[in-house]
Amino acid sequence: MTEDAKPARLLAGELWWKAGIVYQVYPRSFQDTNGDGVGDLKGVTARLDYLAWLGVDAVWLSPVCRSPMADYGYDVSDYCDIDPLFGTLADFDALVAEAHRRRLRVIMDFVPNHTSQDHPWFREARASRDNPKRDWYIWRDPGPDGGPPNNWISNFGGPAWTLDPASGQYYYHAFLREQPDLNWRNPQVRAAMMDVLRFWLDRGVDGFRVDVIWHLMKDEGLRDNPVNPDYVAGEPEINSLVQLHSADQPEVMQVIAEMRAVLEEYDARVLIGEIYLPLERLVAYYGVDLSGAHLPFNFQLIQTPWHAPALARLIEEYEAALPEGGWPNWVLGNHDQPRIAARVGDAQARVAAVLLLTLRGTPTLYYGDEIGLGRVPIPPERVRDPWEHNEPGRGRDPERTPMQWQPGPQAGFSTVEPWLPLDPQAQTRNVEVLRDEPGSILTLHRRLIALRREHPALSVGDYRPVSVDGDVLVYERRHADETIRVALNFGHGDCKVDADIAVAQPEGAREGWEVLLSSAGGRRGERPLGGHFALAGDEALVLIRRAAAAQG
Ligand code: TEU
Ligand code: CA
Repeated sequence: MTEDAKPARLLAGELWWKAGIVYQVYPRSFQDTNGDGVGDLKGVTARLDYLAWLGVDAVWLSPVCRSPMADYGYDVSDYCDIDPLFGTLADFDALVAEAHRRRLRVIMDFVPNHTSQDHPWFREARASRDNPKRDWYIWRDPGPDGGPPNNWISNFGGPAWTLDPASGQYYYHAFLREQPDLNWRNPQVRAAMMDVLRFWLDRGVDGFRVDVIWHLMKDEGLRDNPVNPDYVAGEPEINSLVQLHSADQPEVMQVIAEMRAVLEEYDARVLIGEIYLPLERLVAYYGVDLSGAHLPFNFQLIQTPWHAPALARLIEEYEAALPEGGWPNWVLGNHDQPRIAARVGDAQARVAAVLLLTLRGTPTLYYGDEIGLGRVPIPPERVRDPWEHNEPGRGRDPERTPMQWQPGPQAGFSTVEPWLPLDPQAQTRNVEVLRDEPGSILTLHRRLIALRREHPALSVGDYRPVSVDGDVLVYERRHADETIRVALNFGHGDCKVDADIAVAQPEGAREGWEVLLSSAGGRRGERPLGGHFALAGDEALVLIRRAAAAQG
């Protein structure tokens, strides 16, 4: 199919992030081009043809700015430069140009809640109590007992305050001590960060995924967080307190609206917010009159038990909670979460792909999920994620391993041992092998993406629940005169779906459903008519309503 024939072009303009599919690249793990075992920007550029072939619309790059890499780029020491490990600003410009040539958008990761402790701002702030940059961060005198100023806990475990012996004050860090939180109540911080956004917008980026956007504002009085009565030992330590005062403060909406206003100075850019909050709080991040994030990331699929009734309820609640005009979105995985195949198994990972790519709302696809990467074993001596050192078992390395491109040394990712190990099955689980297998999970993803492009009902159509029967979920997507139904079997056993799946039709009519896609492959073109409809275990079907064909 030529570029021009792609129907998604009809939905261009500011709708690109609604009709489109976002693909997350973790640049350290996509493609290494200089033989240091770490992926780089030239590597992403070299693989853009793959992304175009796959059919996605935008690529979101996890952080590539200058960083000492205490948290692998989520600790920025220069917001306006590329880390040498990844390349140069010129490499970045080339990536954007090459992406745009292929009609792929580029979304940057923006990490505004905290900087690296090596950022010049923090170095200045730390220099003395009366340094002009002191107030750019959150400093407090010790509590009455000489300990931290309040009881807040780091998201990676341990206290969220670190004493600076030179000045005798503590600074706050929601994550590592190497990641001091900025003080977003300071107007200079805000202005400096808005300029960072403009710096990248001027270079042509199409939007931002804003890291921990719900954390930016903290309670002005820094009051203690209440103890969480539901805390179960073994959960991450951060869950032992309710994050009542350390995040999700009403003042954050004003900050987000400011960011959004900067994006509005440009054409058709997207603001995505990373937000781990319950649904009713999440939707507040669309902002008053949709002045907030275009897409507050919806991680609910990751957090919901993998059964039809629970998922049906979730979709319904999410659809109901959306503000008028708010555009939905769905995420199945990212660099912080166990991979979907690790969580639900290889068979259900295929059903998950159908779900993600047929729900109403922008899907974000995590690199490697399209080749079915699961939990890659990380031997103790190869652990990289600092969280694993703080709280063993919490580490995120298993979902950050290199992309697997072809059989042979390092699966085509690098010429040397990669920074994290490859999946033991890399010789067979790779793009080159799977792209030619009609039944592969990669082929399934590509077909689903193509279907979503071809059928506006799937990309921008309405959503209507149809039925939940045992572990089978059926819903409908509709746009103009196009109606598509999706039936997903979250169970492992064969089953029959009620005739509800067939259209109620007058005697003799030729109307019915046609199978567009089965996650198991093979059933395309089948036309179940009335009666019961068979669905194999772990199978999902996409069906389209066909009007009566001409008699004859
Ligand atoms: O993650 C924020 C965040 O809250 C996660 O660490 C979350 O606590 C965890 O995955 C459990 O769900 C963002 C980035 O995505 C992550 O990689 C960074 O480490 C973190 O912020 C700090 O910047
Ligand atoms: Ca490299």
